[in-house]
Amino acid sequence: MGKLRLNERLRAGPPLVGTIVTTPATEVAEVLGEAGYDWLMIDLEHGCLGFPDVQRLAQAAAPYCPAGVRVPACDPAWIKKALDTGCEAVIVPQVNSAAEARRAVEFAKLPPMGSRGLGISRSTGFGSKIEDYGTKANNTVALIVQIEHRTAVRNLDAILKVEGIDGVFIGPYDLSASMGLPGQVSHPKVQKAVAEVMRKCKARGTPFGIFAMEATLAKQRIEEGCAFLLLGIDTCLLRKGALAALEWRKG
Ligand code: 3PY
Ligand code: MG
Repeated sequence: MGKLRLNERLRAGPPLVGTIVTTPATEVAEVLGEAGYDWLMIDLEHGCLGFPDVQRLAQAAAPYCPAGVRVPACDPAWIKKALDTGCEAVIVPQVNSAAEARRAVEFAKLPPMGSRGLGISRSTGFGSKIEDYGTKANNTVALIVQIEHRTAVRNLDAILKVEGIDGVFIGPYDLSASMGLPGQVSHPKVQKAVAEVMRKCKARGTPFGIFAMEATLAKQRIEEGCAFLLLGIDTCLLRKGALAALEWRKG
């Protein structure tokens, strides 16, 4: 059996621990990959990255781990260009209804499942692997939808029934904001909604993951059944390291 791609690994396990890259320096992807993260999510939604950054960061990560890309919105132009960089997953934020989930499938999957274009780009080895990629991408490239709004929690049963959704990523921060509790991710109401999403994904057999800022919470989420995690963000990891390095000067 050849090397499994990110989408296959979501189902095969073990849980994938990744982090978020928001900084346009290839060294960041290399350092995080070398440090042992299982995957990196390159973020086009928040921060200042552009398409050339995504491709270069994915190239820098490649010797160590696969990369996924989060697009700013469920839009065919964003999804098509993001996947052309060769990333193995696309993460679509704010998928709040079955109709929106069907749109994500339409844009992220090649025909006959969807209408994503097949082009000469890094994803197809600049044309050298176009037949192979074109045949396999609908299975090997993961479409992960974000459940991060109270409306999405309400519509979750219908969203999970949409064929072509490979995984669900819970966004606790946006979820907390949508509940009128911005940033209060530990609030019991937010935790209750998170638990409901996890329970329904588990019952349906849909791989699910969540963002966690701290390792203890990440460990707990894996015990609760997460197939993948995003633990920390590059800038926060840097700040944490800097604060730890300067700790001795205090007091
Ligand atoms: C959120 O918490 O809203 C996220 O999208 C985490 O990346
Ligand atoms: Mg979010």
